[in-house]
Amino acid sequence: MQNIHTVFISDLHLGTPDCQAALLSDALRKLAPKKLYLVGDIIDLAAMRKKAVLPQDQQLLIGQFWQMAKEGCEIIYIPGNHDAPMRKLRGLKLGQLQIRRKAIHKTRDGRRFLVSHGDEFDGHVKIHPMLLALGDHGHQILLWLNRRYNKLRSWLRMPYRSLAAMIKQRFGSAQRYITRFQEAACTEASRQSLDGYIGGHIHQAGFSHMKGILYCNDGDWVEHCTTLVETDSGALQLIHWPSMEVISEPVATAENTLELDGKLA
Ligand SMILES: [Mn+2]
Repeated sequence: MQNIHTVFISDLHLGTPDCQAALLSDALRKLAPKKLYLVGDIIDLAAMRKKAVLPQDQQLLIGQFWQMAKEGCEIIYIPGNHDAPMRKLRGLKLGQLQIRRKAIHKTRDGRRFLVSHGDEFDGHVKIHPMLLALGDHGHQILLWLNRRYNKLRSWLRMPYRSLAAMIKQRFGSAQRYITRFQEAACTEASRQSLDGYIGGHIHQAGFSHMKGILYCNDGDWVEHCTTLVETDSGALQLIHWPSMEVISEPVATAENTLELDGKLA
């Protein structure tokens, strides 16, 4: 692995049983970045209002962040919608840690990226991000739910209705949802005359080009366990940590360049 300068992670959801803290600890130890962006939904304060857990691997991860900061790693924390109350602390600096609402990141090769969590684009999209996170094995659960749902319907003398199909129909719009999110993010980066956008929120890591703007999503640490990294030469890569699969940033071509209106160029 090349030397890593910057690491971008988001959607950790600390404080819930879903956070894959042990895997992330391993990633941060091995990547050893000089700069770390925490791109929102780091602590799930929203979920913690109902039920809060902080298992040992999550406690160790929080300790690791402090240790990294103490050893000179610059940490920029940009709260998301699940840790929105932390936004009130924007401007706060504690040693190497600072809390920001958003940031402009300059890569080692001189490109400038808008960094934000991404929930500010919710008005442009309509599907709930958690639907995207359900994934393949959600199917079995869906079928189980479908059985219960229809048992209730028949008891109420209502006709059979496939809950699974209803939800899958919404999954069909998943790609449209991602595209609309990308459009909104790239439009904002373009408006600010930047080279690209870096965010999280939709639990879907990926790169794309849109009208000369590079869109990067660092994914999540709830089930996908992906991180966006910048190497010492300024190149951006996505790493899927469980498989160590690395995707390099794409070069803009006619095939991969989406127009801002959502059509392929
Ligand atoms: Mn979010």
